[in-house]
Amino acid sequence: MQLYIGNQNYSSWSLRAWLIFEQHKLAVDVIKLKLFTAEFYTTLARVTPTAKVPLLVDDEVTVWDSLAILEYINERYLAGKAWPGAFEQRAKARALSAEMHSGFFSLRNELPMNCRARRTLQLTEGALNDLARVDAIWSEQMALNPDGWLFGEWSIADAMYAPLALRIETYGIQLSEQAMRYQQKQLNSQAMQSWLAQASLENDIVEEDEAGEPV
Ligand SMILES: N[C@@H](CCC(=O)N[C@@H](CS)C(=O)NCC(=O)O)C(=O)O
Repeated sequence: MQLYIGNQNYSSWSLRAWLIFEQHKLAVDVIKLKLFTAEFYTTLARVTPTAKVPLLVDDEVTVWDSLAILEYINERYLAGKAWPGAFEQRAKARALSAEMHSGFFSLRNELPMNCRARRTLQLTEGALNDLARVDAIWSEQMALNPDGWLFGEWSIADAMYAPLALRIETYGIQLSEQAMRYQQKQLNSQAMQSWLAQASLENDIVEEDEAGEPV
């Protein structure tokens, strides 16, 4: 199985897909391509028409898109355990994952994932609204699962919200105490530490993802 990802410093969609392999210790060959380079597009053109990462190739199966990869791995290799067991919780976890996948545009545009940077910036009302929604989601789930992930055990919903924990760190955002506890759980997880260690070995700069002023 091969997982194509982008620069670990910047590629938030790659992180989401990569996490399920790391959390469940599933073997995969990770092929890292530098975003927006000629090699990135020529390599991907051989396997996918979408020219985006993450991309998973599992023998005859090709899966593009982070959430589709998470779903595929969960169904094929994890017997469904990367979603909560109870159907009500599963429905909520799916809704929260879809909400991230199809929303939070201001937040994603204004606060690009940039693991190694520490920056400050002025947020628009749109980004502040997005952050308030994230705070509400995380706080609500932490009140239900005080020591845990969003649904107690690690789930696909945690993969979908993981890059936000990094953005909050990079841009020095302060959320409520409950939400910050979740952010710290994400940051301190073995999987995230492993991603950050690999990201720290990179030194390429993707200009469009360099936002804000150094602190
Ligand atoms: N909806 C897609 C988004 C994938 C995506 O936008 N990936 C970015 C990197 S984080 C990319 O490959 N960009 C290259 C390009 O747009 O040329 C997913 O969930 O996987």
